Amino acid sequence: MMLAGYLTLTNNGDVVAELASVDSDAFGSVELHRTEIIDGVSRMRAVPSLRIAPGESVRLEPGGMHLMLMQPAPELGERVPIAFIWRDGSKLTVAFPLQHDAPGE
Ligand SMILES: [Cu+2]
Repeated sequence: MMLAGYLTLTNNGDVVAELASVDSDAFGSVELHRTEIIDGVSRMRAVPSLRIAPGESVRLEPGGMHLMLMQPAPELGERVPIAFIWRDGSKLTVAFPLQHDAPGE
């Protein structure tokens, strides 16, 4: 089983932020994916790295980039911590609710 994660990442700093990896104990693995339409077929591809310029935001949303959350351990309705590890060594951990529908759906 897989779930998708949606959020907006904003770089409030004054240097480029580069996402190195995303990790969570609540899942077997976490990958950053992008959905693309190729020859009319929707496909997902792994996004190896993500750079965010100062003052810029990147949205992870249905039909675009998303977190692919493999083998979820918790149940729907629980909150799960997901850690965003940046190239400069900093780490941002945010608790997300697990829900059946994507935001806005
Ligand atoms: Cu995916």
